[in-house]
Amino acid sequence: MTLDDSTLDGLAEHLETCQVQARDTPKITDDHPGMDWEDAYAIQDRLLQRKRARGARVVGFKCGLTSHAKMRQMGVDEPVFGFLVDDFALADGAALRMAELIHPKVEPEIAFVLKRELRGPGCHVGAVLAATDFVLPGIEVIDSRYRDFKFDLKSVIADNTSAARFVVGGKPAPVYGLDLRTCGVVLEKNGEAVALGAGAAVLGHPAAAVAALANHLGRRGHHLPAGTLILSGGVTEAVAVAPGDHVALRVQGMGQVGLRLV
Ligand code: OOG
Ligand code: MG
Repeated sequence: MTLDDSTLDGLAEHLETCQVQARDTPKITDDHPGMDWEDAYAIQDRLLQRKRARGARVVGFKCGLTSHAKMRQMGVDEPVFGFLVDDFALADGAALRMAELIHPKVEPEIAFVLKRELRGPGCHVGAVLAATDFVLPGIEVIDSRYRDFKFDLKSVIADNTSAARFVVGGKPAPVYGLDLRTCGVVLEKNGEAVALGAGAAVLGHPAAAVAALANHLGRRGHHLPAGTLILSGGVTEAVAVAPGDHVALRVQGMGQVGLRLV
């Protein structure tokens, strides 16, 4: 930890204000180059405390930068983790008002819902599959608070890994009988396939991202309770959207889910 409490509080407040006012900012490491990983997650924790104080509830977690496509797109080389609160959730087919956001992009993801808690360290793909109630398609809407989506890992962690909105739906499926590595993922914009891939793009198996999340939380004395929703990370690069667009995600064996941008 290199930053003091008042600096951490100030940075969390700054990032939350950017989010609420849909304003961008240069990445925070420009002014705090010595910031370490603990500082970054401490700012994320303070962001969550601020949201909780306003009545938000945690509904799940997200893994980010878990595919090579995303790592390449953002110029980083390690997964990151963030939280999801109820305010971020949209209904299947809902309209997302772009004016509430800075420069949103959409990502095709495989979401997990747990029937049993998961605790790291030592969590692995088998433990995740055993604890999973069902998997379902999820579109994550990311909206980095950083100008032009330019950031480094510490800045993006502090900014809750660009989390903004998400929608899950489709046809939730048990993991038995599915091969999450080979299952096809197709993201359509206005009826045209704009990004496609397979589950294995996410750390070789999307459940590996959930295990990494459980291990990350375990190191910090936390765990994933039963009922938690987890977005395992974008399978492909994130896709820019504009008002008037309609986005649909189809995941093999799990149906489809969509959003309208207005
Ligand atoms: C960071 C968040 C990445 C994913 O699924 O890879 C993410 C970003 O690219 O802004 O959510
Ligand atoms: Mg994502």
